[in-house]
Amino acid sequence: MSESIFNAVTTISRDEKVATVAPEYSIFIGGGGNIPDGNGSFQDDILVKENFCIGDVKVTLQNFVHTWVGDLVVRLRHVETNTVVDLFRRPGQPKFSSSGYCSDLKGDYSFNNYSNLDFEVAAGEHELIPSGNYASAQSLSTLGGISSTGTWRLIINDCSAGDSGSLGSWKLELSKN
Ligand SMILES: [Ca+2]
Repeated sequence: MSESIFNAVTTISRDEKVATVAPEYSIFIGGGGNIPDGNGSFQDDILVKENFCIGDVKVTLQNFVHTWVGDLVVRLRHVETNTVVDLFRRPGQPKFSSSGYCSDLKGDYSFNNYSNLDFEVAAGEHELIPSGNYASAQSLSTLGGISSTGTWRLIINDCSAGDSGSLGSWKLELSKN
């Protein structure tokens, strides 16, 4: 599996391949900021100029801090194709309560196609949700096969006033198909 991805990238640059730790992924870093509490949204764009057919997508929310995970909807959107994937959506709401789970976030949270760890379950089991790799609520494989070029937008909505938080930065990793 990893071998075929590795081979696919060799046409780009042999030197670059040798020098890079994880050559099968192109890595992009987006900005952070405060998440508006109860209305509006935090949005940040990464503009990708490279053009290749996407294989795999990983998103990491870095230094992500919040005191009520059930307030939050986090989505990744590829603007040009209007493809939207929910990373998570108000964990625990409405099944657990109308406010969702009150668990805190403090750390780095990665979402990808291959983790079996359900973020919603982790949010229900931990007062402080551990940093780590999680499955996204909607599959990131929806983005497979589209062109990498364009605007990648992270959208965070805080749907209930009272508890708030912030994002340090975010990382987008795209592999070539
Ligand atoms: Ca809030």
